[in-house]
Amino acid sequence: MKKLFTALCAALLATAAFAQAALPSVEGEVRKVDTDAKKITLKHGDIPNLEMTGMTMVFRVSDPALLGKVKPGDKVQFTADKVDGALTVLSIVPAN
Ligand SMILES: [Cu+2]
Repeated sequence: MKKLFTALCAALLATAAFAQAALPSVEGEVRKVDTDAKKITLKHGDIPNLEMTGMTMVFRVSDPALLGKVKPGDKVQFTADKVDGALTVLSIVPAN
């Protein structure tokens, strides 16, 4: 019985980790970077996990270091989710 419970826990943990990693990568273009406010303005494509279609809007960033990697005009790939009620960019990389 204990073995089964352990296996179930491992399966649940794996599912949670997968859910974290499974945020869809979204296409965008940087409009504005505000390092002091930890914000970025992105023109973005569809964001399925947030049920959003394309628009230009401001996001918070989870880590201000992310903003050092991009500049206005860059095409990017990013992931975003709702964190503490705020739409937040969790990862962002320049697209080629
Ligand atoms: Cu949007």
